[in-house]
Amino acid sequence: MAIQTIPTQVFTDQRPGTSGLRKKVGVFMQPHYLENFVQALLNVLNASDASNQALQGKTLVLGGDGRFYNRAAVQMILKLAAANGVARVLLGCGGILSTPAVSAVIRRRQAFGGIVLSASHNPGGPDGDFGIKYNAGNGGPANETLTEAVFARTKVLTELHLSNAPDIDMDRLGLQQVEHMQVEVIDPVADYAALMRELFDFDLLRGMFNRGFTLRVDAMNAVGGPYAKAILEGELGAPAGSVVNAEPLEDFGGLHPDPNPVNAQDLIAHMNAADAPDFGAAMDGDADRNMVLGRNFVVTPSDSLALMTAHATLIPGYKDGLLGVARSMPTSAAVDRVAKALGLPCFETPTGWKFFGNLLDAGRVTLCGEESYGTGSSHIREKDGLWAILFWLSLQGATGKSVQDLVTSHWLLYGRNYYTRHDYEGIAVEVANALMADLRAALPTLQGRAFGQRTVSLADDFAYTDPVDASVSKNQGVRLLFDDGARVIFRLSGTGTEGATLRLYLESYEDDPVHQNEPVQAKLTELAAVAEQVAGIRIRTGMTGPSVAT
Ligand code: G16
Repeated sequence: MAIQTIPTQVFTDQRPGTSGLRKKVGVFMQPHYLENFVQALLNVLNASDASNQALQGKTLVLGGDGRFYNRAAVQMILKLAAANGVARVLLGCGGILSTPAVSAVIRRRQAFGGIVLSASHNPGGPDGDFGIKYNAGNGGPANETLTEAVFARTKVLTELHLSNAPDIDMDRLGLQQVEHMQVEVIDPVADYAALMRELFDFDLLRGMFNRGFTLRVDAMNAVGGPYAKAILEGELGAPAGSVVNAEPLEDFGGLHPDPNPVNAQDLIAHMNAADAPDFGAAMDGDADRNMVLGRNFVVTPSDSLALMTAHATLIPGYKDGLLGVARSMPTSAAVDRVAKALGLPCFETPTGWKFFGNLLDAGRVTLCGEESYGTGSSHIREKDGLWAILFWLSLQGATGKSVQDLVTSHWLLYGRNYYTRHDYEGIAVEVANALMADLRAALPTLQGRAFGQRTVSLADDFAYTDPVDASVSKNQGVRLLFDDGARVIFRLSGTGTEGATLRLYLESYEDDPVHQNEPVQAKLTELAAVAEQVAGIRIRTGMTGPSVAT
């Protein structure tokens, strides 16, 4: 075994997006592409103390969602880590760790940080996407300062430091060695399951299943399967077969592991059938997202956050109440109403889980959520799919109410925020950028403008000043806020790998119970027309409608 120094050429496209660096597998498989990014990351981490050897004696956590290229990437990262001074790596067995599990392991074992190999909800396989991101010692996604430093480093990188040690056996639990670095292959589920036991009343949940409660959890052939099987079926006694598509596959068996009403149609069909189980849920590629359903009923992520906030004290882990809540800007304002009623601080952040990190670390919030099927809490620093499933199971167990009853009684009390997101995918980048630029330029003329019965009370480009470290994030999305509580928001996705995706978020508020059970898209047609009038999406893109409406 020896450590080698190998010259390398710069890649200019390694700027991390909303959540790490995501590219087509073919891009990642170019010689030195992955190596360069990891080397740049290790250089930046080493430079975080004056010795320029900050990783000496430190432990990193490593694992991914099992998608194509996961295993090869693990071996490569171990060789780079060993050559760059890392003392110890905790590696999920088989190279597997869900994103929430990485966060849990970093925190429980006080690791220096962790590397997550995932492109999350993006499709996998040789023609799909791959991704990598770094999580810091708090267990959360690296902040923008760090990701920008890594990007800057990738642009000046000249050499790689790499061990030529043989591959380790990543399927064997226990200790192995790469150079002087110890690799401990760990059970991917154990730490995470221990954390769930601390938060939820497992006896209550066991009792529910004993009495015949049924559920269907679709793990979408992604990394959530082993966690859901071990906890729901193994520990809590849910009937065998409750977790479907439970084995992580390199190409997700062709499924698109993005749990929403479009990609989780099979689950929706089961939940709409005559013999539907009591509860349904799905998780995404790396098991940090969740989708929650009752019989014949889909819960929007925004409503999910609002209900969790309203009922949190029913859950042992939150019985003493919440410190505050946070939602990303495009997420509906449903949770704001609950926070106001409970007297809780409520924060509005840019899209990206990393923006919740400071608020959680500073003890300003306990629950966070996003419209993109993400909810989580201070138990880790990532959103958490299975946690959300356990939370909703617990709500049903503690109240004896069905999912639909819980949500509709919530609307009666707080009103309903009708909500949808329209995605226009695969737009030419120049067209998308021009559309956003023109919208920004038009903001002064939109302020105060009337559209039918509604008037724009605020037209702006969302900017966020972090209340903890005062860092400022600008250009986070164009917002039209109306005088009746409706909102129209435009932003470009930061997670796609092909062209640009325009996201259009539409929301209106309804406090009249008579009108709280109408079809969502129909209810929001008028706002969609306003968006079209203002942005000319169809004319500019040549698309006749959104590619996905959730
Ligand atoms: C990531 C981020 C989320 C964000 C979502 C969508 O989720 O962690 O915070 O809401 O992408 O981002 P965008 O609208 O920019 O595509 P994940 O599950 O992909 O890691």
